[in-house]
Amino acid sequence: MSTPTSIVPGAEEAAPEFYEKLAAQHVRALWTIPGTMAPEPTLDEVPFVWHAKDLWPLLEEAATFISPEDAERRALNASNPTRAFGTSHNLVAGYQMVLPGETAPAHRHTPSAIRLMLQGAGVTTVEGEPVWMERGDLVLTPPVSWHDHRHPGDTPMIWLDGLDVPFVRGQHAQFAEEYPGDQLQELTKAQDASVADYGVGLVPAHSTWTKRHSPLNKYAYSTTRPALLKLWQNEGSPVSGSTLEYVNPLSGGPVIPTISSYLTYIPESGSSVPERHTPSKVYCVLEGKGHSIIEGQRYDWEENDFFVVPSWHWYEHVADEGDAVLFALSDWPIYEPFDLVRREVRAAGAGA
Ligand code: 1HN
Repeated sequence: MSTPTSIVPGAEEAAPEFYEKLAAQHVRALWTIPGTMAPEPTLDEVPFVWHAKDLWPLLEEAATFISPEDAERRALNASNPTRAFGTSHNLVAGYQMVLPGETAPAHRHTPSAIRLMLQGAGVTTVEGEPVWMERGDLVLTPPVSWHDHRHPGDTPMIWLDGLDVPFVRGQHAQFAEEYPGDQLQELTKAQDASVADYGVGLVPAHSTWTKRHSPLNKYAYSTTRPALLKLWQNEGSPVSGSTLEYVNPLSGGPVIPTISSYLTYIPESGSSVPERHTPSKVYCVLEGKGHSIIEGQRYDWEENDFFVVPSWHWYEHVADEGDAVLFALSDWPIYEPFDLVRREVRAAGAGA
């Protein structure tokens, strides 16, 4: 990790009285600010893996004394070891648990969320549409959409939440409100209505959808997994696998204005092509057991674990036992309109 230096190192020590006069005026001399001309981003966040085997028992323990009705959500947010809040500087991810019979009341907020269902089955209602969630399904709760969670089944539901809260708070743009009466919202649409309307490669002719986020609230694993496998069988690399991006079917763009999502398949003993990019990513393991090499360090993972690849860190994933299917969310769309995406791919055989 490189420490940024100032343009004139030691300037403040050489003339402390002058710089105190500046400080009294609430200004700083540009030539004393570390990183003004840093040639590359400072890698000030660290890779980290959160393990389901460690955290799911803690969710169960939380369930003995806190209900989603009282807590708003029974969710554990993963903090990058370098941060008080946020898995990366723009994203927060974590596990959420809802027990059979429980409900998490409706609310809406400017931060957006994606959910990746990991265990059990149940319903997230999004703007009046009950969305049925099963393992591997991706469900969206876009900005300022009413959402609540309900559990009609019999196995505890656990899913991965991924939100843009650190980014939105950084813009001083977080607003949140509770549904009137602090209840579940009214169901105004048929179950999975948006999947029927937008989820089969067809979109309603002359669609009146004007939002930036995807009109499709669910991307079912029963359709995404076979699509990924077919892609890999038809044109994927036998060693490095294949990746698909979840898109807004109307625009081809990311599912949510601030969050893109991906599904990666890596055959057993294969490894992804080493890359680094300015956006950060949070991966969640849907299938397989393996490890990632991030900036030369090894991070082991297995099913249901999630891990962060911070900005501008070289990384590569290796499937050790079984074929791996990795879900990922990223703050990539935040970088794109400002031409801040930089991505490099390491030539094959160069090592990570
Ligand atoms: C939130 O609203 C949910 O609605 C989950 O399920 C996790 C983490 C931070 C802020 C809001 C939810 C959250 C959250």
